[in-house]
Amino acid sequence: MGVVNVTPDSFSDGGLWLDAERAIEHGLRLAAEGARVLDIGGESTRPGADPVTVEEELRRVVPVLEGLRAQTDLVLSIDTMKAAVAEAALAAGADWVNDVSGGLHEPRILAVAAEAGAGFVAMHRQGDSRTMQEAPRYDDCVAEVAEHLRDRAAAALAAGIAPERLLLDPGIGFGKLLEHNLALLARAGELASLGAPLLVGPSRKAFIGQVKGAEGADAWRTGARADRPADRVGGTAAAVAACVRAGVAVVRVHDVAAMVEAVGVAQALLTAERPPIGSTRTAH
Ligand code: HH2
Repeated sequence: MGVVNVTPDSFSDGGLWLDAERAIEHGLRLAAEGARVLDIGGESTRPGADPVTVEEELRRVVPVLEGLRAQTDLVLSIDTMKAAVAEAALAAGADWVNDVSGGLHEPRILAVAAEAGAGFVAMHRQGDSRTMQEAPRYDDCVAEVAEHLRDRAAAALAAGIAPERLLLDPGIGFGKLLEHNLALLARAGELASLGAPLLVGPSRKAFIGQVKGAEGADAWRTGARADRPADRVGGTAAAVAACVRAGVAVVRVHDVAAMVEAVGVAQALLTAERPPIGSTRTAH
């Protein structure tokens, strides 16, 4: 899944694709690089981001969805928490609704997705964009995220979303400290027991800067140490490889060409480790 942020303030590429023409061009480039899904978002979810009105969000995303729909058969996903935005986006050609609140921000979004027969991505987060990084707390992060996703899946199915159209996402960076993000990536396989395919979005996120030892996740904003999100591609590839090992179905990334390569190598290694049943093995 390639990310197309039509926002002035996204944490890693804010302002780059704000113009619809450029956003469409960017989406088509990601498609050519091997993306199977494009995720179009008109509101940043980063901690402290300014909220956006329905009208403004629609002004940003609808022309991009229409333009991409006219030029590609790829799955198009709308990254929004708002039911009205999801509704208009689905009418403009979107196939999936990607809701970082998992249907909690505006529960009507579940019915909107269900009625359209759309895919739905339910993500876990602790708190909201304003509060989530203040003091995330868990006793057992992986177990608590699993429990929450089980609950969100039940709500989505109860609203009429088809089980085969539901994806679950542990929400890397959304109300989580470094240790939580690492545990969720390392143990993502445990979430497979939830019964729905997993989507994971580690791309360019702050935990990579933290592992690299930069002075604070947001040091790049003040120029304190060179660790801009765009410098986190290698770290993203390592996280994507962990996702492949854990059986994650979809990775949400900014650097599609590099991650297609990372997924390919991670999958080849998995196959080498566990040759398909029936394949020949030499005995010597
Ligand atoms: N992460 C971001 C946004 N949407 N959706 C899902 N399902 N999972 C994620 O991990 C996820 C997401 C944050 O990344 P980005 O879109 O690049 O930044 P911003 O929210 O600042 O626009």
